[in-house]
Amino acid sequence: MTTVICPYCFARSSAAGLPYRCLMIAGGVRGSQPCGPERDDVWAEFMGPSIPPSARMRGPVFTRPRSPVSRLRPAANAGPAVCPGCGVTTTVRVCGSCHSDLPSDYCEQDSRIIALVGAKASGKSTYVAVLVNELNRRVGQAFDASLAAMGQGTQQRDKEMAQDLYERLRLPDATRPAALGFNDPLLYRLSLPRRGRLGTGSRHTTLVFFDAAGEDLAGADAVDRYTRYLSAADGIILLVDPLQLGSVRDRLPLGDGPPLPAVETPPQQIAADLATQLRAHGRGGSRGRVGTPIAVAVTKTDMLRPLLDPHSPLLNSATHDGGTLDEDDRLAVHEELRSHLADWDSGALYRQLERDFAELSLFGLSALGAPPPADAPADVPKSGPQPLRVEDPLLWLLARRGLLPVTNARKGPSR
Ligand SMILES: Nc1nc2c(ncn2[C@@H]2O[C@H](COP(=O)(O)OP(=O)(O)OP(=O)(O)O)[C@@H](O)[C@H]2O)c(=O)[nH]1
Ligand SMILES: [Zn+2]
Ligand SMILES: [Zn+2]
Repeated sequence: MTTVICPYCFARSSAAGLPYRCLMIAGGVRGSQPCGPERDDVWAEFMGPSIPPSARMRGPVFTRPRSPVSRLRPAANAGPAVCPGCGVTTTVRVCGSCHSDLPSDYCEQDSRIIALVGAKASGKSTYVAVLVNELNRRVGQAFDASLAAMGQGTQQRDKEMAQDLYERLRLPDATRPAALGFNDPLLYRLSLPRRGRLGTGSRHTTLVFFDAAGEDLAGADAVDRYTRYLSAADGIILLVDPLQLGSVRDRLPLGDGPPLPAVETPPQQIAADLATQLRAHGRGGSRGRVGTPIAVAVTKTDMLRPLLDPHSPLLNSATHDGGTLDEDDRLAVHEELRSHLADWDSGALYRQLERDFAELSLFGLSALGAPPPADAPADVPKSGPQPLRVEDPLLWLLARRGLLPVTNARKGPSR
């Protein structure tokens, strides 16, 4: 049975049980009138008071009547359904809880929610745009994977972000204030090869990225939407801006790059708030630690070059030979960052994380590969984004869920 998690309200349900929305078009075989719009109070209530009364009128929502065939063959519930009002077929599925329309191919595979959390200006928008690009190119090639944006919202946003970053060489917030964060989830269909005894094929997973501004986690407003989202998450990527750590700021040579960003909520505080929210929603496990895997990714590692050893694993992306994830490589990165953090903030962030999270790994990445030019801090470096290790946190989370093969130099390949 395919389980679908609504990317808007995070209600979980079986794909087969999702209601449909009538498209209100003519052409019913019964020659009847097309359906007219009806007030969708469920949806309007979910969307809040900003929805004008006229927009509340939408295509009628209906559920497919249960038939003996559908009970025996659940797949019979997946395709289009005929509207009982007008007799016209529709493929539009809606969430049973909030009545949000789901993209057409959203319900065909299980969903995995990846929560992205980071303080203001930690690099969330740039990171996601570059990650999507890498998954469709270098990383996609290595793993024989592909990623497709689902739904108009995500497709439009991806297009605009790619134009800004790769063509106009502009950083996101400099061009469009509205792009500072994404309040709507980004939806993708990830296809990975399935190599099993029953032959080869593709395995599809819906990936939902949802951006939670770290500084909002402690506020009362966050309690509702963020926590439902965080507690539905299969994995969390916490972005940590190293330029927020006092001792890193002090040690960087002056005058080389763009001005340092303003000081925001400390990463340690965000991690603590995150754990509090998750525990309050039943994700606390053994010894009070949260069970959701968390990938803690230090961003903007290009700025850290002067503080890194020339042989640091952070300076090159992993090669992903044979389409597998190299566990030794991950551990080398984790250990390197752990020792740097011990130096940069006396290990305070790491101790906090270890106290709060049972499954934790440190990552280091740079979306741009080099600092923005000192004289044009709103621009991408002239050579365009040259990302370093942007894929590592997501690949680790996917591997934790058994979606990617892992190799370990000591033990050899394993799944
Ligand atoms: N050196 C360096 N700077 C980066 C990198 N990625 C982002 N930045 C800088 O960080 C700033 C913020 O990046 P965004 O991607 O807008 O960060 P955000 O977390 O989405 O920001 P908000 O939406 O305002 O919370 C950018 O304007 C860049 O100056 C990177 O890979 N390297
Ligand atoms: Zn919903
Ligand atoms: Zn109808």
